[in-house]
Amino acid sequence: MPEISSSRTGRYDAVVVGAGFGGMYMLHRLREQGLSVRVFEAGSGVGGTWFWNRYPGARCDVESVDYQFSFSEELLREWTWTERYPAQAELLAYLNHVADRFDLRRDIQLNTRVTGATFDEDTQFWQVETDGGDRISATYVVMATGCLSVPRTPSFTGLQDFAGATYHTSSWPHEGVDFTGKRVAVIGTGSSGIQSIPLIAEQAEQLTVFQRTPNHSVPAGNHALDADEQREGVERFAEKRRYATGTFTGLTLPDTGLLANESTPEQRDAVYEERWRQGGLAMYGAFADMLVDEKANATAHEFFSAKIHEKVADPEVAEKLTPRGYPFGGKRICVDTNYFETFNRDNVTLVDLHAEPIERITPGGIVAGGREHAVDAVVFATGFDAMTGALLAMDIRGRDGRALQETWAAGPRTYLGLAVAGFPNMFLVTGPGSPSVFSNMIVSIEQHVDWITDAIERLRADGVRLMEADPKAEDAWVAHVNEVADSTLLPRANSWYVGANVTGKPRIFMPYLGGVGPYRQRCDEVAAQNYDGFQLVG
Ligand code: N01
Repeated sequence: MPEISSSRTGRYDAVVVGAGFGGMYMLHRLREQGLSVRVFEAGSGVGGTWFWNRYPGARCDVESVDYQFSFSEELLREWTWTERYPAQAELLAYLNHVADRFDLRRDIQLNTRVTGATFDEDTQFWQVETDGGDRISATYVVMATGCLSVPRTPSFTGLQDFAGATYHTSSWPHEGVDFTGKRVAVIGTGSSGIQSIPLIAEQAEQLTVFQRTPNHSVPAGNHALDADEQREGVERFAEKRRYATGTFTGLTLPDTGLLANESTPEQRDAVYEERWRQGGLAMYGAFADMLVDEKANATAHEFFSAKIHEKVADPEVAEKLTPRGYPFGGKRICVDTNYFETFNRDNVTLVDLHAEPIERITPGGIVAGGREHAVDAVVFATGFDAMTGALLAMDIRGRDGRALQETWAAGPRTYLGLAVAGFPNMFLVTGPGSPSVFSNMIVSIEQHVDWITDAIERLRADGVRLMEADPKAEDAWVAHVNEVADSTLLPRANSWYVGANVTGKPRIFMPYLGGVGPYRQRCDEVAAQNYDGFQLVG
């Protein structure tokens, strides 16, 4: 039995950082293998993304039936989803149920942020430190820190003097916010802004939306699931999930396999209309050349432009809301309920920051383009330091005391998005260089957690002490990830996929675009070939 003294010090087989979908499943799997595991979670509850992001309208853009664990038939059968797209509260309830159902809480230490992890070459253990003074040693460290978990608030001049209330969508007060009778500003029109704006508009006296870049957004077509849909969701789950694991995105809606460039305008419109009617992320599968060919991509732009002009009564406002100048799909498309229609309301004003940039924040409002907009509250829907933010916020040191911050100074480098050369026995769940945010996160999380669990099981069975990515295999993987990204139009947009939203962040396309199915196959082959590309030290 491993030696465990207390939560403050001691030795575990594994430390897992984060108790969202990834960290909780990792804990469950490692415990099944008989490992002693300590999970550290900064929040005061489990749930990760779904614990923090409680803004009005927060809802997943993947359908509930697809956005759930597949590892337990009992769990599948005992949980009932109430809507096509799960709202934040329902997802958080599900994750709390998982924590109870699998007795996970006893190994999760909440309110504790991991500040550093150092690989000790002499003992070959990781030393993990937290802001609560814990000092734990562990054979394995698994970073389940989430891809979108470090919020960004731009440093506008005068922000500290603002007299009203400020909020960030990703750290919304648990008791909610009542905007009745208030003049509210929302800055940012990504997924979080687009979901929250319609609901804030319904409540606030006046809403001013500050938009830097318009986004492509598809109506969700959300609805309550009836008993038949719920039953079918359970009965067909295994078959659908099997299918999803082989697709490009890990979603269940089949790609049409058609090419926009080889379709007539009428055929194209019919396909786009059908995808628009289906709602949500189905749009990604409309045409196979849409994300790789400019001409094909332009047809998606045309379709969206027409839809926005149909929905928004004022043509000038519609034009401002129409995405231009970057490829469709270059920024993550959004899924909304009444977003564009909200700009037809009398109490909603759109400020186009390209024409009227924000100059400063005053005690009573926001000055943009020389005009002051008086507001009582500002909502920052300004996104995250994606994919690398949470990892680089910790002082992680591998061999020779080398810091991850230094190793990744020119951008993240991983082997398969699972491991980093020079950091033995450290694993990443949905790290940069894996499909991660360009996939159904649950499918990708389960694949990574299962792969890591199998690897650890093998290491232990074979008496292998350390597993470490080979630098050459890592170089080849990084080159492959870049090559695949560069064969698409996606890196051309100033998106968080390339870190463009964080000043000074190296511009690297971080998710792997080779597809969930082929990626899984590659990971399985690596494992089958005795962990090809990893150095195994006995
Ligand atoms: O963040 P974002 P998000 N001045 O980075 C603007 C997932 N998610 O929280 O595009 C003015 O997308 C910025 O403008 P620009 C999903 O993967 C999923 O909305 O940089 N504006 C942009 O409009 C999503 O993609 C769900 O020009 C500034 C906005 O702020 C990801 O999380 C729901 C600015 C940030 O948009 C992130 O979404 C929510 C500045 N200085 C989130 N700085 C669902 O499942 C930034 N902006 C549905």
